[in-house]
Amino acid sequence: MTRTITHADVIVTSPSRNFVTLKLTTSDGLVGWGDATVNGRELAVASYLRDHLVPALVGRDAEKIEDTWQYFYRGVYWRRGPIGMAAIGAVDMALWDIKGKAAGMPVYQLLGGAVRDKILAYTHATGWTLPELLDSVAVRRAEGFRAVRVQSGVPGLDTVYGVSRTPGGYEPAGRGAGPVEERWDTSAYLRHAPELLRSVREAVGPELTLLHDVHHRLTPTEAGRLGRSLEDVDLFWLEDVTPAENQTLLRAVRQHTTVPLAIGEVFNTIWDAHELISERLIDYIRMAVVHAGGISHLRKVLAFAEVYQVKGAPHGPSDVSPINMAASLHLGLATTNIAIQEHMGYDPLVFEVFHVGYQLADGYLHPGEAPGLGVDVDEKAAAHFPYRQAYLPVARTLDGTMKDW
Ligand code: CS2
Ligand code: MG
Repeated sequence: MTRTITHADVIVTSPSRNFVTLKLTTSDGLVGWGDATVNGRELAVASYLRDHLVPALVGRDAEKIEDTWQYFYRGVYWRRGPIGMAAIGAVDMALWDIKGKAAGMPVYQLLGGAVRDKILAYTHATGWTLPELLDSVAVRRAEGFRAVRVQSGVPGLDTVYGVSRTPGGYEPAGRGAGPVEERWDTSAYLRHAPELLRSVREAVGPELTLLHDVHHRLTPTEAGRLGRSLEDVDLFWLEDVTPAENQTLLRAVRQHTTVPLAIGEVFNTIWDAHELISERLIDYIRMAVVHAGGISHLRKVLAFAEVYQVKGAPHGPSDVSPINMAASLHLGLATTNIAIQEHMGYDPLVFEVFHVGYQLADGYLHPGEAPGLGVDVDEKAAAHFPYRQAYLPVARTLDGTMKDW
């Protein structure tokens, strides 16, 4: 019997923030879910799916995951890019979900089975000042987390990436008609960050795993200097030190520091990272399942990285949906060179729409044993939260020049 795709529906919902979801239904009544969310550009992916992929999906053989991936990647001519790859990523996730449900197995079993019992998670701590940041770290530790990303305010700046001015989690996307403008001062950051991170390490002791995200703000020279000044802090990694479109620039950073480097949350194919990996200019590759064209492509990126002892550490912010998180956990459980999974967490409203089977306990994640990806979407609940316009901020330096956010 051929299992064909009979319906492909795109759902845009906003339970506290926007998510784009693809629903595929097969001729024998199976349903597969995929995440297609690109923060701040949600409707572009929704249109790419609805207007361009859905017409070609209906009637296709639902069993042919790899062929469908190749069909949409090679068949588009204008290939790569975040919007197209997220759309392919959603199709790919939904087809793996269907294959798992048809087999009665969780997707990690189809990927070769578990190579570990559970996946180490890291979460975020945020504080405008050192005492606030340490309080936030203490809360995260009390929740069971063993690895925490620490971000703090910078004296002289009113807004800083990763830092919340209100209690609770940090959410960069602002709802409204246009992006918020933030100010950035690299000198102020470089004066403050080393001392701040050293103080955190002294306060928390040697065992807690600490990470820090620079969010694409530095030149290679500045990044080398920062890395060198942080070597005694024992960071698990320093993330996104440069914008990294120019992969070869990371060579300069490597010449100056042995601090572990992580990069890649905005990459979408192996072609964004092949030199970084094959020259071992990074230690961790951060692509998310959705933005890297799905499980099928990220699996290949990770296999390539394994050859060079580069590890995977998938992006897991609040702006990719729980469907992506589940896919990431299935891949993570079955892939030897996955080191850690980001788990920023979600607003409780998100779980009114997305019912998840994955578990977080004692600082570790597990995808669960339900067939497929193990996430269900409540379409009625989703309809209660219509799309709302939202943007990520933009950044300018103190003289008003546009800067990478
Ligand atoms: C961040 C993200 O999780 C991270 O490491 O860099 O929060 C990033 O800012 C957002 O995903 C942007 O949409
Ligand atoms: Mg990041």
